Amino acid sequence: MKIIILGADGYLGWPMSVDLALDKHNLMLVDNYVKRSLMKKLGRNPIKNLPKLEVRIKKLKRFNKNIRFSKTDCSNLKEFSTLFRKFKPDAVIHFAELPSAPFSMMGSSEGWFTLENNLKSTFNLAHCVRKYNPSCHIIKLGTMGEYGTPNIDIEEGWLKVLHNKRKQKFLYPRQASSLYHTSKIMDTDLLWFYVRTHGIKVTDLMQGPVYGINTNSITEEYNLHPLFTYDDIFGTVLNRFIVQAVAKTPLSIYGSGNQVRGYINIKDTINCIKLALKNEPKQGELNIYNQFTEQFSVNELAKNIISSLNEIDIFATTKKISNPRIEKEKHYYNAKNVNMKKLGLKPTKLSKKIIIEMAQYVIKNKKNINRSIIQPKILWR
Ligand code: USQ
Repeated sequence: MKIIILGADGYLGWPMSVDLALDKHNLMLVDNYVKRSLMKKLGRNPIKNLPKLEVRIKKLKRFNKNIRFSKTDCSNLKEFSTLFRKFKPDAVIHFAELPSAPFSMMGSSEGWFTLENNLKSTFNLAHCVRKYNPSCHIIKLGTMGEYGTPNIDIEEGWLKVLHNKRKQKFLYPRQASSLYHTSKIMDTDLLWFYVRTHGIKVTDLMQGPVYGINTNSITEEYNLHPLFTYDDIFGTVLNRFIVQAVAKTPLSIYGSGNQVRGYINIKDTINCIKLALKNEPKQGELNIYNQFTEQFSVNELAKNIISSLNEIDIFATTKKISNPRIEKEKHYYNAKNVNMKKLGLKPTKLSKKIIIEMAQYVIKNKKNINRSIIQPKILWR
């Protein structure tokens, strides 16, 4: 297939590109390096600095010659439509969004930048698909955080409502707890509008926090690791906890630590997207999947990491700190995740082996850990 990967430099975009390259697809990798430049500006270095895509692609070309890179800003309609019309993709995988809840809550300009960047890129994509090739399949990364933590079971995307004896299926109610997560709600609304009004076909993947490093057999061998962050702004909780354990800093539990989320291994993220590629919706349909494999509270995660790392003589501790975010700390959480399994996903469970492998990668790059960017500094209030 001819596939465009938007946001190919990111934590998920790069391993996705590697995997699809190995599957011999014809690929156009796109990024404008906005996340890199923000990280640099904010002094948040990843665990290992990675060369830019222009350089990394050279390694991939030994497996697949049909890979190109374009430094395009997807939030710029003119730039994006030129690329889209020229490449004529069968599918576009859309990771090109600012992914950080804390960044979006830093101040008004960061909040607006997140909303503007994310909505414009989604709008430009939907607009180009409608105008130039309605049969192109959009695969969009959404987030479980769109649903928030409601006091009822979380369905996969839709809720059937019976009201005054009449029935209708609606998008499941959404109530996010950051401007970043709110931008994803708006994305879903935009895409749903384009699907029902213009008949395009979209898959929206509601993903939980991702963890992990290796996605396939060549990641390690050819040094093709993703951009791994552990800082207070761009790092996600499980990856952060592994780095904190290796750095001998207590694991930073926000508030009571009873917040539950649905987590997913990066390997499964890639597999889910490949399943979505193979199982495209019909024209005029929006498929929504809840993309996580296991639910844990922050406390459970910390406990699991501590006991697993004891095996390699890392003796981590925890520290409960006043929650920098405004989020429910004690809540009901029961989210469904059956649809990906129906397509054939075999979930990777968080195991001792995986936690130790992650720690070993972090240990190799231990000299790069900057302890001053670990503690949260951005407050929601
Ligand atoms: N948390 C801690 N300690 C930390 C960091 C986080 O206790 O050091 C807690 C948070 O308070 C929260 C939970 O862990 O309750 C998850 O936080 P996170 O930073 O791992 O995840 P979040 O900010 O929600 O966002 C991340 C990604 C985002 C993705 C989302 C999926 O950055 O791009 O959309 O995970 S979800 O959380 O399901 O919305």
